[in-house]
Amino acid sequence: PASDDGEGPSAAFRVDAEGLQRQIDELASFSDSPAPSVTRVLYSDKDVQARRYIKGIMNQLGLAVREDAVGNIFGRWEGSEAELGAVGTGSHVDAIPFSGKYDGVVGVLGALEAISLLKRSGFQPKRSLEVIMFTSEEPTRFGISCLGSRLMAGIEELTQSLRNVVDNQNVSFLDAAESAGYKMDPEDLRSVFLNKDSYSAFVELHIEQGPILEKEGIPIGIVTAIAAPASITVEFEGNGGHAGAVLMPARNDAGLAAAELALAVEKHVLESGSIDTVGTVGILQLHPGAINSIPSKSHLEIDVRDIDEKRRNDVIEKVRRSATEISKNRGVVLSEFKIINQDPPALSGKSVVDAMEFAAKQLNLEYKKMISRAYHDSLFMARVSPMGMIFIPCYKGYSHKPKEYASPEDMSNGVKVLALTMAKLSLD
Ligand code: HGY
Ligand code: MN
Ligand code: MN
Ligand code: MN
Repeated sequence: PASDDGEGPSAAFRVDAEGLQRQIDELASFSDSPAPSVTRVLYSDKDVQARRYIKGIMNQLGLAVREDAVGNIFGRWEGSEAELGAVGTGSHVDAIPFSGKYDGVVGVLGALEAISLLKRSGFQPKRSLEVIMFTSEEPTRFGISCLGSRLMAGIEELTQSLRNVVDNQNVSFLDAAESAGYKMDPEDLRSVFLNKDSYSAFVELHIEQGPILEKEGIPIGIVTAIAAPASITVEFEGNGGHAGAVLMPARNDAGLAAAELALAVEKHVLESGSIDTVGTVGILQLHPGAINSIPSKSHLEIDVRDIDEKRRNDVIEKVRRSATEISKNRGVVLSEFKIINQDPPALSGKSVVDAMEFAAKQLNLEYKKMISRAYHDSLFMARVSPMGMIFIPCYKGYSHKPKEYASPEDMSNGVKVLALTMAKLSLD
């Protein structure tokens, strides 16, 4: 959409920033926690309302809308050469408890606004353009991150584990899916696998979830790699007992074992030799959870990441050794040490990085190449097509908390870069 002077896009190449903000606010109202926080968990009623909302916008844009067996939603703008691999974009709208309203959402509603902007400017796609709302990027309900994109990427073991995984109310994945309108046989899970040439490129717009772009005053981040995430669940069991009557030498306190392991995670991460290694114990549950009862069971969930996969795996092995040592020293049983996922990092595809750079230059927007320390559905889309991500600044880098914020101007910049990136990739 060149302007009359043949330079970059014309002034008419304007994002409807007010409309986008209104949609973000409306979507944020589908939440199981009070504003300004957002809680929207996979297959909950609020999630179903959000899905209906997104499909409504896709239909208004005249996109061909389809859903797969687990609820990945696709809105396609058919191109003139529809048989070619499409250009995909998208992100997620599920939100972890008490989080914000921009994580993922900017990459779904912003992508739909990018499509609308291209339509308004008379663009005609050669390769089809497709917006994907991935069914669940957050691990909240079943402990599986990027569940929809992981399955689309054809991860075989997921077709097994999804048959018997349950949430913390003991509801199975299949029952939860059915309650949201996605009734399926376990055999249907394989139907989610994408065939490899479905997309010629995939690009995701997302808030940075870090402070760099805002601090350096740079409006656009071009992601060159996504860090390698891993998650582990650990359980310790002891005899528990009366907090008054059992003397200290007679105890095997599962709660203290968990506390010691959490500190061991921090120690092993800090000793990795790199600032790029991070470790978090975001869940630590004690049973029975009474002030005057010695914890007889503890449950921890550990998140370890690094841009270097081997360094991350070394930390995991050290954590495993510490868990065994702690169980021996404290006389508690290490009843579970389970690696839920141990994913490799992903590199962005050159064709997508080039297209993003081209778009930013066309728009005279300064950009910075950077890695993503957060994981995204793009981590798995990288297994089925060249991938890239566009970051926009967010307030103080805040994310996964209610103060998360991205300005309409920053979102408009991201939407324009996405629109031009997709246009270029579509005509390739
Ligand atoms: O945890 C993550 O990196 C992602 O934002 N869910
Ligand atoms: Mn997130
Ligand atoms: Mn996200
Ligand atoms: Mn993410």
